[in-house]
Amino acid sequence: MPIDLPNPSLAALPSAAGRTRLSLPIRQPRARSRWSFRDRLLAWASLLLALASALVVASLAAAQTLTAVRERGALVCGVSHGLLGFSSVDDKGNWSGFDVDLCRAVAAAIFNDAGKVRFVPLDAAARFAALKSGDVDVLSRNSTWTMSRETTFGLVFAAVTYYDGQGFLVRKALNVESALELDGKSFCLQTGTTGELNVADYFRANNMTYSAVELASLDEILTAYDGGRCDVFATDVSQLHAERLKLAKPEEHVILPDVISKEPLGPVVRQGDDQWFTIVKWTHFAMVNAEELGVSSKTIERAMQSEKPEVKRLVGTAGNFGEQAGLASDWAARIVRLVGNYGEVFERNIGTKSPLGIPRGLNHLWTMGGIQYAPPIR
Ligand SMILES: N[C@@H](CCC(=O)N[C@@H](CS)C(=O)NCC(=O)O)C(=O)O
Repeated sequence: MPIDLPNPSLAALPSAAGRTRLSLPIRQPRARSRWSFRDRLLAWASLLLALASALVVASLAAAQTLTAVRERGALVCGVSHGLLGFSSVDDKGNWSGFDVDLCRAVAAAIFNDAGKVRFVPLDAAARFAALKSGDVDVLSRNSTWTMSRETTFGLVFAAVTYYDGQGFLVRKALNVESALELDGKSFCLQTGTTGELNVADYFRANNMTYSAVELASLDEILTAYDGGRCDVFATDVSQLHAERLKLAKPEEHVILPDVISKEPLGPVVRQGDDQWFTIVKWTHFAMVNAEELGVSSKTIERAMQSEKPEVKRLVGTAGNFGEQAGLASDWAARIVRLVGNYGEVFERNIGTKSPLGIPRGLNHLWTMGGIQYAPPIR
């Protein structure tokens, strides 16, 4: 006997034989509407008007960051408290560094003035909430792009400005050459960073044990490590290069060759403002494209006269790419003129000739064996 399956769109009626039978709803003759044609026209018009205004409100809300930044006359940028090469402040209050330059580049694109940025130093554990609550317009603070940081906080990473990985700094006197020799050692870790999970994963995977000294600020970590409270300082390799220089005797410490995680670092914005997301993302891409095309702060004036189609689109002498993003046509030329292309920014702050001396490695352009690759401006 066939079994009748319930179907919510059909009415189930008991049949005369006592079996459940499915029947299509029968169309009843419609009662004459008491609404006149004019009433109905008016109702439709009001509905359409309400929908249109909802759309306008939604798009205004979505474009609010650029407007707020323009009205304020400055970008508010979340950075670290002071990480040599990435975000440092001098005694006159001037900020510099690789992460700082991303924000200066966004300001250059918007204001034609890389100085229109207010920097807000943020702890690792507080940074994402500060961005979410609107305390900063963009977070450029050696932050690793992970899925949960986007989904938990309603944020979105705009780009990868630096491909990094987690490493280990140890005293040479510890006499170890590989991370696999760190069984039973104590680790200094900063709370609220990816380092905590990386170390836990690595030790579990390799059946090793460790003890953690978890501290809230980098200064506390440095003092603890330098003072011998822990055997290992574990964080992104770029930060180990920076922090080693601050130790009492940097030459007595070594970064182990092991890199145990992927740490794609980049700027973060709030979800829901696509225009702002586009601006921050394309600021990075403009710098990478400029390097690829040989356009630098030294060659920018010549590039403004170039007849090469790709250069013209970058510097804004062809097309209206800047305007479409809510910026001026020469937005990218401003970035390169006032801040530099990606390679210039890298070398000046953290490259082999800087005190940090970090080789380009993965952060070379894709044309040079690295993975820095920007979609084209067209
Ligand atoms: N990339 C990692 C680590 C970021 C991080 O905060 N690292 C510490 C070093 S252990 C730091 O830069 N601290 C600077 C500060 O607290 O100002 C993450 O996003 O969690």
